[in-house]
Amino acid sequence: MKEEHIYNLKNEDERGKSLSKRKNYSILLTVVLILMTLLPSLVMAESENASKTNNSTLTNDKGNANQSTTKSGSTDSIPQLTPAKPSTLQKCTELAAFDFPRTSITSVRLVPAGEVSNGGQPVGAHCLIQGKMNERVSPVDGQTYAIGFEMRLPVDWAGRFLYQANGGTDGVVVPALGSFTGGQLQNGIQMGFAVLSSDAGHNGSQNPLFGLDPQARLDYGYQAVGTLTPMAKSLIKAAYGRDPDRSYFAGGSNGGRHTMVAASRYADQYDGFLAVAPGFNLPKAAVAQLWGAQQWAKVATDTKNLETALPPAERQVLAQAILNRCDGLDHLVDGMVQDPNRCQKVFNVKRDVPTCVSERNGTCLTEAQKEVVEDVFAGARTSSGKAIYSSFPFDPGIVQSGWASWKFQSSVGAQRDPVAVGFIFSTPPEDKSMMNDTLSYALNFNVDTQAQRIFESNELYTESAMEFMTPPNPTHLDTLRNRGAKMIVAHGTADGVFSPDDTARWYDELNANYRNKADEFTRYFEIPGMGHVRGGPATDQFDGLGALIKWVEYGEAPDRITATARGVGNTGGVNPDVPSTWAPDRSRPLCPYPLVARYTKGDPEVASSFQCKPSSGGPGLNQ
Ligand SMILES: [Ca+2]
Repeated sequence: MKEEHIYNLKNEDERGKSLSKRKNYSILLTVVLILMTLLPSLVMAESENASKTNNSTLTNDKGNANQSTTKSGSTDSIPQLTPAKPSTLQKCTELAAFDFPRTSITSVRLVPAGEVSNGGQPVGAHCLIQGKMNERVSPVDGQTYAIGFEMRLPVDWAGRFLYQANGGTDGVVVPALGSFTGGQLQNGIQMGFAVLSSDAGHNGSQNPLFGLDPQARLDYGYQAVGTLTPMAKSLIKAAYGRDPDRSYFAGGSNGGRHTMVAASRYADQYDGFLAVAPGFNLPKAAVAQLWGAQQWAKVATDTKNLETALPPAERQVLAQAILNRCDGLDHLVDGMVQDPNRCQKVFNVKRDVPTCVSERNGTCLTEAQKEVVEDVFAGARTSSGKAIYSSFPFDPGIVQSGWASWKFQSSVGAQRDPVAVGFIFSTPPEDKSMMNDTLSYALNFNVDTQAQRIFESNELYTESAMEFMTPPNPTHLDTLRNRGAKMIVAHGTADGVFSPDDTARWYDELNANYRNKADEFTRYFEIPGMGHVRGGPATDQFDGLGALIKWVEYGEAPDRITATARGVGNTGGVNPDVPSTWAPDRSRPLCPYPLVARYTKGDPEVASSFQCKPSSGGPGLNQ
């Protein structure tokens, strides 16, 4: 259902080898799993009819995956972890003397209840500890680097640790309050987590040129997480007198990428993972952004303002055409396309969007615009047609300003994609002078040749960006699975920068590797209409952490997660993209991919009127 893509531009042979290795691993894994399935049966066969026993085992295998996660002694024996137990903070200011290798504590204070609030509620009293690890002077650029961090330890502790992974190119110690999703009503501290946040190894003034320092690249990619995790757990022990019972890892965007990397590299140290809008193949996505800018420039009336390629009125025309074709596929015309997979099959830009007969006037798209729109959504490609990244699904959420900001501004601006590609992801990095004109860099970037540098390494930069930024083996999560850990991934279908199609393809491969039972330990939820991490005409407010805790500690797998629109009056913060025609608290079920939400009966504004079902096989309403 998702398009095939050729990932590695550099070396198709390597890609082939890696795929065949993966296949070998898959075969090996399958053989081992079959043996594990059969062994108990064979032992029993001495006293029972062997074929009968095997049949019953096979039936078990096909049983409801949701039940098997809660079952102990099933053939696959995923352990059920026990719930965390609460404790009370034993000390705060004394933690200034906390002793851990290569770690210095720079400030400690008790934050009183109510100094910070979230969701209209005070955040409880907690101890705020700030410090740094691995301070060093770079032999490459002479800069002093350190992994800056803070931890917030609630007085009333739930017994859980939360690694808060941050977004963008890091470089900021975002307050360790544990917020990841749109208008989260309860943040991590309010839920009783001890929360860690870090700058991932460089500070704001070193952004983005930290990419010139090889170690800072690796810290940003994954090593800061590996360095901080044991320190954080040790600090928790010093503060509460014991280890955390359960450890969680969560983040959005680049933080979602950190989460997927941690699920692969550090699964032995965490019990639960929540990845929102993950920048899964981030270097490829960033290259795709530059390529996208070049496409928009073809139809922009002003290349210094790429939004002139598809301004709000014309995005509305496109969104309306998508709605006309796809809104009813979920059995309810409600301004939401809740069967995005089906929509991609029935929507056609050339056929369904009004074509301008003369000048652009905001009610149509020109043939040239349609070409560009089709190309951008089909995904970045080299001049010979090889895929660089992923396709994007058509979704009416493209009307939001956040979508436009990623497509038309971040793709050429001095904060995001050009500098990330040039300084952090390219080996060797670009000359610093590139910073002076990132628009020209983006529009002149050669995707056939320059893009190769995200796969390159050399003596100084020993790992390529694709190596240090992405999970080493994303579709083999045995460590995570076998210890009883769980992962929830959520992605908006109107994300302007990281494509949910890329995440869906990863999930498809993961599922194939685990005999269609990946949902026993990982579930992926697409959020119709949602932009990058939050926003858009969508129900973007949901308790992902709460759902994860229930799954990890109580064996309650998320068959659906209720999400709410943040309309007028929402205490988590109003989302201006919620249409006024919706109930301000409209709710919808988020369904585990590949299931989608389908209206059944009852109040169209509430989640209970919907069921999670397989994507529709039927045609669009207007066909
Ligand atoms: Ca609908």
